[in-house]
Amino acid sequence: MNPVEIPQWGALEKLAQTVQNVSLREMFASEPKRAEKMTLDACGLHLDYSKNRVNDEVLKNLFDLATQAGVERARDRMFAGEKINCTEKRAVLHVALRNRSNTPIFVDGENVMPEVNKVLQQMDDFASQIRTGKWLGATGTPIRNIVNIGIGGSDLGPVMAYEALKPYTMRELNVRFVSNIDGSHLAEAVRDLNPEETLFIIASKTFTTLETMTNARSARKWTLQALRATGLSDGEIVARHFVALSTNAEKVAEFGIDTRNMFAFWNWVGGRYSLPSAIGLALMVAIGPENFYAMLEGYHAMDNHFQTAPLEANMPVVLALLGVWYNNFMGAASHAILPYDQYLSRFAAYFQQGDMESNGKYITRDGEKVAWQTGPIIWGEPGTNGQHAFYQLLHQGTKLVPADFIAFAQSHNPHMGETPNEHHLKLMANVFAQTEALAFGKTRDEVLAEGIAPDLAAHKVFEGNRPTNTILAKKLTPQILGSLIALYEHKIFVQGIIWNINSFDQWGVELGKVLATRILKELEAPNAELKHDSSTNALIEWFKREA
Ligand code: G6Q
Repeated sequence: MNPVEIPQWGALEKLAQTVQNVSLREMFASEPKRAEKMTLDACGLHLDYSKNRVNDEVLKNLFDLATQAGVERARDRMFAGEKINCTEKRAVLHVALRNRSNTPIFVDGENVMPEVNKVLQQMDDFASQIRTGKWLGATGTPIRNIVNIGIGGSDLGPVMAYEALKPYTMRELNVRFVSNIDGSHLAEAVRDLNPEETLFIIASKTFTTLETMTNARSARKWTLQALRATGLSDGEIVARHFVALSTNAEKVAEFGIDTRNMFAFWNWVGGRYSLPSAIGLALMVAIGPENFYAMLEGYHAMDNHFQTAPLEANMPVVLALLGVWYNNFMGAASHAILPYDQYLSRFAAYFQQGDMESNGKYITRDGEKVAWQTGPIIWGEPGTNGQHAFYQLLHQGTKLVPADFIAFAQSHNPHMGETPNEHHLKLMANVFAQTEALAFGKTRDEVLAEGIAPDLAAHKVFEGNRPTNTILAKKLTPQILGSLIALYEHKIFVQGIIWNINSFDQWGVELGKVLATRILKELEAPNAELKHDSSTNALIEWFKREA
C-alpha cells in the first residue's frame, strides 16, 4: 500500500506544522518524565529517543502508520521465507544465517537450517586450522596473512566487523581487505607479505564481479610467480593459497579453486546482509569461531526482539518511525551515524551501503514512481573526530540532520591515560555534551549573560532543537555488535515497507557497470570510434592522449 493513502500520513503532515514551532526545551519542560518514557532496553542495548521532536500524538500516529502499512505482516513473511524480494523473486533470509535456536525455516518447501549449519561447521573447521597453524601453504609454512578480496557487500561487512572486534582478534594473524579495482589497493596490501604465508579469500556471491575477479586473478599471478619454484603444479599451489566464498560453484572451479575449498551461501542472502554468512569467513578466522557464534547470538537476540516486541517497545521499529518522521514530514534529507568508539570507525560506511542501497529507490513494489521521499543520505564518522570537522553544520547549519550517537560504558583500553580511564571519561563526556547541546542549545540571553558583546551574540547562539538518538551498551562485544547490526537492518526493513519499496534489490548499480564494460573496450582499442555524448567522448579522448 502506498503510504500517502494511509490516513495517518495526512495527520502526520498536519502535526508536523505544529511541532515545527515547539522546541525540545519546551517539550522537556512540560514533561518531567519524558526521558524515562522515551527509553527502551533490548538485547543489551539502551536507547534514549527522548531528544526527538515528537510528542505522544506524533508517536501514536507513527505507530498506527506502521500498523496500517502492514509492517508486522511483512516482517512475518520475511521470517517465514516468503519471496518478498519481488523483483528478483527471492526469499530474504539473512535471519536464517543467525537462527541460533535452529527452528526450521523453509524456502521452496526445504528447511534451510541444515545447510546453514553445515557451512558454519565448515568455516569453523577452516578457521581453527588456520588459527592453530595446521593449514599449511605450498611450501609447508603455516598461514600468517589473510587477504580478503571482495567488494560492496562482500567487503564492507567483514571490514567493519573486523575493525569493530579488533580486541578479539588473534594478533599474530595479519588480516587485510582488498576491494578497489585500482591496482594500488592490492599492491599496497601485499607489498610486505610473504606469498608462502599468505592465503587469499575470494569473496564474491556471483564470482563474476569485475573488481573482485580482476584482483583475484592478479593475486593468483602474484602467488604463482613466487611459488612455482616449489615445483608444485598451479592447481596444488592455488589449493593451499586460495579459498572462495560464493554461490557459484561453476565459476569457482573455472578459476581453479577446488570446490572443497569453497564456502557456500545462497541467493536468499543479499550481499549487504551477508556478513553472518560464509562472507564472514575472514572475520571468523580473525576472532575465532566462538566469538563469531557470539556475534550470531547477538543478531539472533535482536531478530527475536524485532519479531516479538509490540511496535511501541520495538527498538528497530521506533528508530525506523523516527527516521520516517524527519524524512517525510520534517524535511530532513540525511541521517548521521556517529559512533563514539574508534573500533566502530567503519560502522557508518557499512550502513551507508546497508541503508542507501536498500532504500535509495523511486519505484514502488508495484512498479509506480513514488510521490514521497524514500531513503535518506546516510553518513558519519566516529566521534570525537567529527566534532572538529562537520559538527559546526550540525549545531548551526541550515539543514536538519537527525543523528544517532552510539557509545559504550566500558572501554577496551581503560589502561590508556595518566589517570584511570582518562580517555574514556573524556570520550563519554563528549557524547553527553553533544546531544545536550544539539537538543537545548544556548539562547541569546544566556550568551549575553556570559558577557559576550551584543554584536557577536548572534554568532554564539545555538538554536538547539537538533534531534538525536542515544544508543548505549555496556561494552562493544561480539554479541553487542551482532545486536547493533540487526537493529539497523530491521530499521531499514521497516522503512522500506512503509515507503512501499523493495529494499532487497539494487538495480541502480547496473547501468554504470554496463557502460564501463563498453568503455573499457574503447580504451583498449587504439582507434575505437566513440559514439557517446560530446562530454564523455572528450573525456575518453583526453585520457587516451594523456595515459
Ligand atoms: C549488495 C550488493 C553489492 C554486492 C557487490 C559484490 O547488496 O549486491 O554490494 O555485494 O556488488 O557482489 P559479489 O559478491 O557478487 O561479488
